[in-house]
Amino acid sequence: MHSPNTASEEVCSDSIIDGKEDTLQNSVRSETTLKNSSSLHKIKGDGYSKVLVLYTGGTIGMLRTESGVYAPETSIMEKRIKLYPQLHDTTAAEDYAIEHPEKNFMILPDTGETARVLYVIREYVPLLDSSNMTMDDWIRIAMDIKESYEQYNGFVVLHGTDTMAYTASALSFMLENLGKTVVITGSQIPLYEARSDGRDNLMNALIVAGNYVIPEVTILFNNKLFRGNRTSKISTSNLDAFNSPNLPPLAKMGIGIHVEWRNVYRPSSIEKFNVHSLLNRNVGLLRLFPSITVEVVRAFLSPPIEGVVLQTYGAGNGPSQRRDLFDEFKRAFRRGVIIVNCTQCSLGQVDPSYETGSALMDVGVVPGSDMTPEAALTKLSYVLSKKEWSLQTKRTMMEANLRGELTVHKDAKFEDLDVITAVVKTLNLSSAEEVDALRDAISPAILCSIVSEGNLEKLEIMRQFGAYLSACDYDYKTPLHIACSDGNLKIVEYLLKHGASIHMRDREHRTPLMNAVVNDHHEVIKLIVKAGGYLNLPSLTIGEMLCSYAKQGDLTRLESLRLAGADLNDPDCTNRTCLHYAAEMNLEEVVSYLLKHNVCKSAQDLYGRTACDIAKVLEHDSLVKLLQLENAD
Ligand code: ASN
Repeated sequence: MHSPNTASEEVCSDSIIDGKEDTLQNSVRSETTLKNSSSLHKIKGDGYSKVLVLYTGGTIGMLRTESGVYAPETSIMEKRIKLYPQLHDTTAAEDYAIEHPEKNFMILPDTGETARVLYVIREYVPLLDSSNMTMDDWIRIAMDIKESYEQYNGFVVLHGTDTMAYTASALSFMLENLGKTVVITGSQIPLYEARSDGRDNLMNALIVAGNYVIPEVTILFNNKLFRGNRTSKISTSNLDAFNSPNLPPLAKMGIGIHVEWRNVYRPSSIEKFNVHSLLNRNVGLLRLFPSITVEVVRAFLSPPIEGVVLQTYGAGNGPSQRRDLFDEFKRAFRRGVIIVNCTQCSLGQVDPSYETGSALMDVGVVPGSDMTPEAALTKLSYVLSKKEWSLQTKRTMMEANLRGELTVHKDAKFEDLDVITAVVKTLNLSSAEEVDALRDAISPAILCSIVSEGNLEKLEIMRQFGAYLSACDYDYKTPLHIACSDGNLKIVEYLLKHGASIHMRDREHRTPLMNAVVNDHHEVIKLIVKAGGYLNLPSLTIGEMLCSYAKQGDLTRLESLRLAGADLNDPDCTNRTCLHYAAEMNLEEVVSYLLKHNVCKSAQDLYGRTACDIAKVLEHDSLVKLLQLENAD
């Protein structure tokens, strides 16, 4: 399958005139298996991607103090990184700085990916060992991502390993409808030491954040990319310090980068990216052990506690013969405390098939499936802080899959689809790898044809069989691109609700939103914008487009651009706005439309002329009247 390759649009500047797109700079596209020729990576021209690195602390940036212990060292990270050619290409940075003197980026060397990664490190004050981090630090990281969301293609958070899984889990819930890649990483050995794992971790994190649209909060460690809320720290000393026992890594870094796209979680509601910055701190983790006293449990469940992750034995079993404990659970339930049942085992899930497990459900304990303790705790904190949800909704949410943090049920296998089975038989395929390869090869084509047919029922069947709805065809077009070109509102809505990415770019660097714009599907444009889509082209490019369509009297296209977020006041390179051109061409309808949308009448072109001045010179009398009539800018 062609990977749902990266393509973040924000820093990409495309000019699209008369339906043609032309990448000016900064476009990003990559594919898991694509080996890129170095010509694609010339610093001058296409192919930049911008990543914001939030450096919060951790071993990665520590030095040994005089007393021989590790502590974070301020203000040296950037200087030191510049000394490692693996992390910073000095020549490329100098070249870039000549063309963009206003910005001071670090640049990764050419790593064989399509985009050259430009990055900025924002160092936190104070830098923290992650054992000292609190929920306030999670909120700070989330708010920083929010503030810079549109300026960067992806985000890297440098963090200590000790509480990294908590931060990753918390952020996964707080960053609602995330459409971009967030990678958290750190190291076991400081970056400045000879054997550090930090340099590889940082480089891989930058490559992933800058080249792949994996709209999740992830942890990158030791050449593996994990879903953050499925991950726990498992070793104090191994470089392989993290694991995600109930979900295979989302990507592995070997000779190439292999992304398991079908496992990538995608937001399933049509909402824009948003940060939920409230957290409830009255939560806790209670680990059962044989002979735990009722006093301990009672004290733990007492106010102000509002949510507890109960770490039980095996498949979610508790001591059902301990009436004293169960009475405490019941009392807490009646007081409105949410107790979530999670297993002490790292592998497997809570399953009420034992009497000892179902007894807990009987006293109101919510089954937590296969959530890690870190995910369950931070989810409780997030869910409990949702003022708009009733207590019952909060309980339901704890059981539901919000960000891929738990397994709800296994979908039927895509291989079970008749057509696949038939092809498998005909081709005499035997191994699982062969069947996978076949499915990957044909599913994008099947999906795209179903979408262009507009067949919602078939699409739903494909989804139920586990088809990956953001798979691209050989032009890197996703089903969403096709539905947007066709203007099929129902299919667009369906795809968005099932996690299709609005940030993907096709071979011509066009996003689904642009497809809707150049085909004038206004309702689709509105929906994509509602889901967080935006043009994000330089205002000059937008100005050129607007002026060109105004000159042609193409009101429909002007409206498409306006709905997509274009500012009708953006001028072209002669400083004329579309109002100047509409006045010049004597297009009364266009002028009225622009005035209705409050386009500035006093804007002057390079020669100091307003639209009204032009209309006067050309004796377009009725336009002069129109422009003077409402002359109240
Ligand atoms: N104590 C360190 C921290 O969590 C451990 C590390 O980063 N490897 O900040």
